[in-house]
Formats: sequence, structure tokens, C-alpha cells
Amino acid sequence: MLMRIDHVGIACENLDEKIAFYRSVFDVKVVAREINEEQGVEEAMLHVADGEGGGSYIQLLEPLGPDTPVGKFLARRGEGVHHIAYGVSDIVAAMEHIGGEGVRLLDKSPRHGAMGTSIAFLHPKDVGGVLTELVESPPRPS
Ligand code: CMX
Ligand code: CO
Repeated sequence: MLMRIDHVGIACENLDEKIAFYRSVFDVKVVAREINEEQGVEEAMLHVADGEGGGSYIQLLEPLGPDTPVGKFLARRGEGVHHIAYGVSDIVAAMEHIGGEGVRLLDKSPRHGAMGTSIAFLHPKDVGGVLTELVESPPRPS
């Protein structure tokens, strides 16, 4: 069901500063930068690697305000790893299976993620304290 690690989401106070840090320290490139109002974030995807199932990324997240998931996280815990996201081939099927195992789904149906993906979150309290995201990538151009 899980094909790869799609991205690691990292909460930060200042997106521009954190992008500059990752570029100089890890020599990674920004491949997408978007505001996602629904998720309450401005985000940047930094490319790490490509595999058969698709790419893997670092996702830097700056909150759009204090009363957002990432804003609340920063206030409680400060900057750091916010979530891990696994790539799946069929997100609806994965949600049905995972929900059937008793894990709370934070999204009833998939939402829009970066770069045209479909995403859904699982409650961290049901995954051993790890906020977990499922990602289905759009079909790749052939
Ligand atoms: N990782 C682990 N635990 C987390 C967490 C995180 N990222 N965020 C919150 N928690 C824990 C808190 O520590 C707290 O635990 P305790 O009760 O033991 O103190 C509990 O969850 C509740 O925390 P809260 O601050 O009251 O937050 P809410 O319950 O209002 O929201 C959550 C928590 C996970 C439901 C909410 O953040 C959410 O819906 N997240 C999914 C959407 C999201 O994160 N979007 C931004 C990223 C977008 C993207 O990746 O594209
Ligand atoms: Co994410």
C-alpha cells in the first residue's frame, strides 16, 4: 500500500530563511512554492530524489496564521518535524483500509496538496504520536 516516503513536513517561522538554509546546507532545489489556504500554510517543496513511484521531497511549512494546524504546532513545540507523508497509488482505497483499522481520518475525502496531489491526514494520537499524511500523485505525463 505504501510506495515510498513522499515528503517530510517541517514547520518553520520564516519560509524564505529556511529555504535559503536548506539550499546552502543540503544543495536542494525548490520545485514548487504555493499558498494552500485550506491547510493554512505557505509551503515549499524541495526535491530530494526520484524513484519508480515518484519523487521525494522536504516540505517546508510556514503558517498563514496562529489559528492553523502549523501555527498551533509552532506555538506548542517550536520549529521541527511536523508530519511524515507516504506515497500511495490509490488514496481512497488506502483511507478505507486504514480507517477500517480504527485509525481516525482527519479528512473524510482527499483534499488538494502541492503539485496537483491528493492528500489526507491521519490523527497523530492513533499513529503513535506521528501526524501522518497520505499522498496520491497525479498521473505522470508519458
Ligand atoms: N504531530 C504530533 N502530534 C501533534 C501534532 C503533530 N504535528 N499536532 C498536534 N499534535 C498533538 C498535540 O501535541 C496535542 O497532544 P496533547 O493533547 O497530548 O497535548 C494534540 O495533538 C492536540 O493538539 P492541538 O494543538 O490541540 O491541535 P488540534 O487538535 O486542534 O489539531 C491536528 C491537531 C493533528 C488534528 C491538526 O493539526 C490537523 O488537522 N492536522 C492536519 C492538517 C495539517 O497539518 N495541515 C498542514 C500541512 C499541510 C500539508 O502537508 O500540505
Ligand atoms: Co505534507
